[in-house]
Amino acid sequence: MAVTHVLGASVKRREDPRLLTGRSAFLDDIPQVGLLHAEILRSPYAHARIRQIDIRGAQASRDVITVLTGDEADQSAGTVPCLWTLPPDLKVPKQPTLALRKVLYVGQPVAVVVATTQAAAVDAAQEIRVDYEPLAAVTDAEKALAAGAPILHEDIGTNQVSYFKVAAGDVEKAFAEADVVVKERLVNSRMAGAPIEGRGVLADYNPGSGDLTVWTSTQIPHFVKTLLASALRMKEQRVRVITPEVGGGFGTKLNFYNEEILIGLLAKKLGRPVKWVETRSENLQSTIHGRDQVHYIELAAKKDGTIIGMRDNFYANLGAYHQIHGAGLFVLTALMMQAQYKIPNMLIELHAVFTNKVANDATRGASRPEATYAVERIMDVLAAELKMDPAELRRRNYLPAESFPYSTLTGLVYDSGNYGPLLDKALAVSGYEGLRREQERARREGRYMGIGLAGYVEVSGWGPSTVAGAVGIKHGNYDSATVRANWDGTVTVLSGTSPHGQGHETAWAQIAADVLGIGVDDIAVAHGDTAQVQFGSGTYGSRSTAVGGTAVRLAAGEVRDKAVKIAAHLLEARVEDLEYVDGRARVKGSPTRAFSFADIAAAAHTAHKLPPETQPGLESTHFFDPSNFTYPFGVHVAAVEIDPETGRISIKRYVAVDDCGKVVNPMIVDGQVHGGVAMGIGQALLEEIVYDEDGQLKTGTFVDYLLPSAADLPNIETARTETPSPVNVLGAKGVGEAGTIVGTATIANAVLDALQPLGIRNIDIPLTPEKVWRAIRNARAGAHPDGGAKP
Ligand code: MCN
Repeated sequence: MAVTHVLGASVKRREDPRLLTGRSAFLDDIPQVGLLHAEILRSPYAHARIRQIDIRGAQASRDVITVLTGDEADQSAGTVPCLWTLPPDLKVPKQPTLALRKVLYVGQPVAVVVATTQAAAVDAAQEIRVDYEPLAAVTDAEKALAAGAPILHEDIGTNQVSYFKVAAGDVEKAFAEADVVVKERLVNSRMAGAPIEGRGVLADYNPGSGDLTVWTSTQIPHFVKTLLASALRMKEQRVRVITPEVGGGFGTKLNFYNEEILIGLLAKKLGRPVKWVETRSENLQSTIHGRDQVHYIELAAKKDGTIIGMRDNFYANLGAYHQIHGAGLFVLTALMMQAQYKIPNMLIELHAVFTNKVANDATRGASRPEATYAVERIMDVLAAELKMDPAELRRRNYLPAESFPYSTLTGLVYDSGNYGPLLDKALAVSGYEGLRREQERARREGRYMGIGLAGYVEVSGWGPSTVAGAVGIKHGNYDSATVRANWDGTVTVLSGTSPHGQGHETAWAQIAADVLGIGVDDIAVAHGDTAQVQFGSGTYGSRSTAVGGTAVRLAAGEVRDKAVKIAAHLLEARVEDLEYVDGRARVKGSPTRAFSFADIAAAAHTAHKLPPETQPGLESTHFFDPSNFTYPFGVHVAAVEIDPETGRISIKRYVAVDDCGKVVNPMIVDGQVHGGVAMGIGQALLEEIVYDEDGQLKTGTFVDYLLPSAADLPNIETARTETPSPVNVLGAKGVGEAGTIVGTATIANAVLDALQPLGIRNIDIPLTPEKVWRAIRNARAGAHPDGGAKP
C-alpha cells in the first residue's frame, strides 16, 4: 500500500542508503578522460608585498601544462563580488583572484599550477619562487582601528569597513533611570565550518560548442552559474553548474570562490578538464570562517527584572576581503539584538573591520548565533545580579503572544511567536525545578553543577526579495519547484534548493505526496543541476522548507488542479462537481466515477482527449517569493558538572525545545537540531580558529582545531511547540541552524552558572579545561574574580 499521508510523518531519509553504503559520487569521485590537476600556491604571509614571482622552476617540469599568476588572471577574468551592501559607508575592495602585488592573509591564492597528475602539480608549485617583502600584520579588530595600525587596503586608506548604528527610544534616559545596570565584554570566537568534504571544483570546456560545465561542491549552484559566467565573461546559457553529492557545507559553501573562477578559466584556456580539490589544511586556511565578534553589551533594568534599555557596541572582524555575504552579516547581528524581548530603548553600534585573516562570511547560523550569544549571556549576568531565576527573568521580558506580527525596534517584523508556552515546555521536559534542587545539593557537597538556559528567536526562511533588497542583498531569494507527472503517474520534482545533508529529497517528496495523494516512493526529487532545474536560490539561512518546500507545495497544487480539470473532461462532469481524494479525482457523491492520478497523467501525455485550451502534459513550475522571513524560536536547557581539579566539563543533560512552525518530517527536524547543537557545543567548548599576532594560523589542522566527536556530545533530548508561520501555506519555519544559534549560549550559561559561587561572571569561549581550571584557581585565590585568562 503506497504511503500517502506523510506530511508531518517521520519518513526515513531516502538519501541515507546510498550515503551509508558509499554509493554516492562526491566531486572527487567524478571520472573524466584527460583530466588535469590544479595545485594552488598560497601565501605563507599574512601581509606582504610581492616583489616578484618566478615560475620558471615550475614550468620546467615535463608534467606541467601551465602556470597562472595574478596578472594573467586579472586580465582574463572578473572577481568575487560583494552581494550584500547595506551600510552606506561600506568599503568594498577588489579581491583579486590571484594576489596582485600584495597578499593580505595566510592562504591567499598566489599562483596555480596545472599538471597531468596531482603529485606533479604539488611538486611543481613548490618550485615557484615568490619574493615577498613581509609587512606588519594586524588580526585584532580593535587594534586594526587604532592609529598607526597597518593598513590592508592602501587605496581605501582605512581598516574600517563600516560604522553602523541602530537606535530606538532614549537609551541615555533608560540607563540613567535604571535600578540595575550590567555590562560585559563578550567574545564570539572565530569558527570554521569544517564540512566532512572540503571544497572542490572540476571544470570542462568544450571548444567546439563553447560550453563550460562546472561541477562544484556548493550550496548555491544557480548563483555560481550566474557569477561564474559574469567573471569569465561568458554568456550564461553556455555555463552549466552541477553539484554532485555535497558532503556538508555548514554555510561555507554558500559562496562563490576564487577557485571556481580559476578552475573555470583554466579549463577554458586549456580546452581540457581541470580539477582542484582542497586539502583539510587549505580548508582551514582559505575557506571562509564565521563569527569573530567582540561585544561590549549593557542592560539597564528595574529591580523587578524589567529591562528598560540595551546598549551594545561591537566589533566584527571581517578578515581581509569580502566574500559574497560577509559584508552584510554583521548588520544582521545588529538587527537581531532585540531577540525575543520587549526592550523599549536600544542603541546598537557596530564597527566592521578589515584584518589580516581569511574572509568572514556565513557559517551555520550566520550572524544570529552572535546576537543570541551576546543577549543570552548578558541576560544571565542580569539574572545573577538581581538574584532572580534566569527562566523567570526571561519570561518577564518576553514579547507577549498577542504582539505578533511584531515590528522590532531594529526594523524587522517577526511573523508569529508564542514564547511563554515554549519556555514552560522546556522547563517541564528538562525537569528544571528538580535540576535546581539537585544543584543546591551539589553545591552543599562542594560540587560545581550548573544549569544553563538560553532562548532565541532567529530569522530563517530567507526568501522575500523585497525584504532582502531592503537589507541590501542584491539578489532575490525566492525559490522554485517544478512538479512533473511522468506517463505512468509517478512524479519528478525539480527543486531550486540545493541540499547537502538536510534531506530535501525525502521532505519534498512528502510535501508533493500529500498534495497529490500518491505514494511518497512514487516521487523523485532532483536538484543541483542548472541545466535540469529552472532556477533556485539554493540552501542556506534555513530557508529551504519555508521557501523551496512551499514552492513544491504550490506547484503540486497546480498539477492537481490540472489533473482535476482533465478528469472532469474525461468524466463529462463540471470541475466544481469533482473532488480530489486520496489520489483520485471523483464525482462528488458518486465515488466510482473516478480517475486515478496515474490514469489522468497517462491521458495528459497521450493527449487524445483533453479539455479545450489545455496543453498536453501534466506539470507546473512555481516561483515562490514569500512576503516575509520566518522567525523560529526556542529554549535549550543544559546541565553540566565541572571538575575543579582539571577544568573538565561534563554535559549531564541537554534538552532542546524548538518551534519551527508546522513540521514536515519530525525525524529530520530532530536530526537537524542534533547537528546544530553539536556545532553550538563545539564552539562553546572546543572549536576556535586562532591566528597569532603576525597573522599566522595556529589552528591549521584538526589536531589544533578541535571538533566535537560523538564522545564529546551528550544525548540531545528534543521537544517542540508548533506556532505556524502565516507567510507560507505550509506554516513552516526553518530549523537547520536553530541548535547552532542557541547551543553555544546554553552551554556557556551552564558553565558560568556552575561557577557562580566562585564569583566568576565570564570566561571567553571556547571553555577549554585549561581556561576553566585557571579561572577557578584564580577565583579561589581571590586573584582575578572575572575569571579571565590571567595565569
Ligand atoms: N524541516 C521540517 N519542517 C520544518 C522545517 C524543516 O521538516 N518546519 C526539515 C526539512 O525536511 C528539511 C530540513 O528540516 O529537510 C531543514 O530544513 P530548513 O530548516 O528549511 O533548512 P535548509 O534545508 O535550508 O537547511 C539549511 C541549514 C543551514 S543554513 C545549514 S548551514 C546547515 C543545515 O541546514 N548545514 C548542514 N543543516 C545541515 N545539515 C547537514 N547534514 N549538513 C550541513 O552542512
